[in-house]
Amino acid sequence: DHAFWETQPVGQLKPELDKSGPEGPIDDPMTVDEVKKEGYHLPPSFEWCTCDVTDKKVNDEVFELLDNNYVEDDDAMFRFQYSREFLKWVLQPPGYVKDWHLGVRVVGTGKLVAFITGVPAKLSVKGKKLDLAEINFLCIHKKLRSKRLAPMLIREITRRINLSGIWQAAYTAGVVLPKPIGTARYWHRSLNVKKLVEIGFTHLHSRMTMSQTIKFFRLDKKPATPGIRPMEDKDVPAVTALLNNYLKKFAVAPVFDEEETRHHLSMRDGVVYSYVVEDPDKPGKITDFVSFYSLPSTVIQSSGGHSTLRAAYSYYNVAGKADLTRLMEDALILARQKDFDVFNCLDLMDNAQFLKDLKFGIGDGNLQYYLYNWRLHNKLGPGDIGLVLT
Ligand code: MYA
Ligand code: JJ1
Repeated sequence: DHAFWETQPVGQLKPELDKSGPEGPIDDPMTVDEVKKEGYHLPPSFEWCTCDVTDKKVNDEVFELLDNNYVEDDDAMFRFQYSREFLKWVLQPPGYVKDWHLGVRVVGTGKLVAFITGVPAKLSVKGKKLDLAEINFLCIHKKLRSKRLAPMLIREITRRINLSGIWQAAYTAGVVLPKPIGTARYWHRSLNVKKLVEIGFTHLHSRMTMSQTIKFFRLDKKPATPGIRPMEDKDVPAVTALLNNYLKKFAVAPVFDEEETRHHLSMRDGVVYSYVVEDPDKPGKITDFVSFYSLPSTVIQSSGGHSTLRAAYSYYNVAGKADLTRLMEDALILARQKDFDVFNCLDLMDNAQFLKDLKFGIGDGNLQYYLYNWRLHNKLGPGDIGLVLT
């Protein structure tokens, strides 16, 4: 039963509730004039706030709420620890709207107890270009769970986004809600297998010792692709063209202009890492691109001196001249050089091509993809998804 989601313009899990119609918007069109101008009511002890993540104090409050209360794996062993710098990065893309960084505070004390964010993006969905919001960081303090606060956050952020004339959204979650447009699986490639075993992230294969396992996951010291180097600002036009040309083959994918490429895909130490391949025979010619972002997790039952898992997550990759498997092997090497413990990857885009060859193992987590107020008739396969949300 989904008392809230059954009231929303999304696909329904129960076939008898799922309204049929053409692919496209589910709700009748609306105008900004028809959108409620005041905020929804919260229980009297709570109030809405807009969170300015450039304000050091607010950034700390958001960091702390998420650090203690955000997403965990199924066995509550690891919890995402988005860094302060990461939050500033992902919440301020070109055209971001401050009002879409929504918090809930306790009246009197001012304590931040809930959060949800939207950022503007352009998505191509089966050839139609949609200006929509990407929703992320829905989080409610552990002490306030199961009180139906999440539907209030979702309704209020929807209202704030509608006030900008935006009627669609994209989001992902680990849980199944009405109704996934596609499902991806997480795969994991050990970089520091000794630590991963010590913290319970992975286990030794039976009949394999630790030293055999370390040898099995060993990587070359340096990337092998001739001309691979960190992305620079001068690469933005070439990377934008390479990326948009590659992403057009997927049913759902972002469309980046140069400003957005600069924002999402420039090197930022400790946050996002991007590399291009510059053709050694044709200086200035960019043929390939790889990127990953840093998202550590807190080790919840920290024992044996490891309090954080340093994880790199595959972001956008385009193989041109190089073969995708060789390019991703270089990404593993570069992540190892940056001292990441594990390289995580979803089985979407063309990733299924290299996961097994590069010794990734399947994880226990799924990632469900959703669209708000946009009907699709058929569920997408992971290979049709070209969108990675941070
Ligand atoms: S996904 C990450 C979500 N965050 C976490 O998992 C962190 C840890 N968990 C928590 O903080 C809480 O458990 C949350 C739920 C906040 C998740 N997405 O208040 P409740 C439904 C959407 O009593 P709580 C991400 O950030 C649930 O099915 N709905 O529950 C993307 C039930 O509805 P129904 C969810 O556990 C977020 C209702 O909430 C989720 O205290 C995209 C219960 O509310 C979930 N992950 O709080 C949001 N989990 O009865 C949607 C549970 O119908 C955006 N629920 O089953 C939609 C587009 C909006 C913009 C539109 C613009 C046009
Ligand atoms: O990280 C994840 N799983 C790990 C740790 C599992 C710990 C026990 N539950 C995992 N490790 C095993 C890997 C190993 C590979 C080689 C072979 C042997 C096994 O599987 C999982 C993903 O797999 N992560 C999560 O569950 C975190 C939540 C994911 C959903 C995120 C939703 C966020 C949406 C916000 O927009």
